[in-house]
Amino acid sequence: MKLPVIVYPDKRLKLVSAEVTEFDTDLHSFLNNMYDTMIESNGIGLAAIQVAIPKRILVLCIPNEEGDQNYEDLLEIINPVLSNEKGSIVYQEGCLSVPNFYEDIERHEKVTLNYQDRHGKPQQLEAEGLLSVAIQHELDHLDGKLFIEKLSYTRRKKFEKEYKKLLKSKKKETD
Ligand code: Y12
Ligand code: CO
Repeated sequence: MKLPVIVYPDKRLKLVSAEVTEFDTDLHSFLNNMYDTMIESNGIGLAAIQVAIPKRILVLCIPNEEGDQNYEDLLEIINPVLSNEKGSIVYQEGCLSVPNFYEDIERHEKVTLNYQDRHGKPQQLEAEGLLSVAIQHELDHLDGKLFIEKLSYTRRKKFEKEYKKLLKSKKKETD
């Protein structure tokens, strides 16, 4: 089931999400709904707070070389901890909670991620490239941060002006 995605400037996106302690069937159905929401919204990553649930949960599904997102490549990441950050990479990022805006953002090129899976089992992965960027983008959501906070002062000003205009025109469409 697809869930509604909240969008900037919704204040809930600023919340620091809480650790998950129960790995039960409710968590499993929520993870399934997060997957449906991400895929049906054409996303490659989604954090629980983007569907208004302030828990340390994210899903990622990086497209393969043909551009297909396969269920086997789905990562369900709970209570993640980042370490071993190395190098730097600039990647054009987008976010389902900041529609119609894409910008080059600098992140670490390689990271190690420790997390728990849907059964609470500890897991570890090494990531680089797009997976590394997407992990860092989604982890920021768990701490109430958005990629637009990484923009320069002038770029952020320009974004705010353009985004306000966009929200206004969208509101007109629905009125
Ligand atoms: C690089 C790229 C993405 C991330 C984080 C995860 N972000 C997303 O999955 C964003 C997806 C997205 C999809 C949209 O829908 C379409 O393009 C059809 C979209 O649409 C609009 O803005 C209208 C926006 C974002 C990290 C690193
Ligand atoms: Co995002």
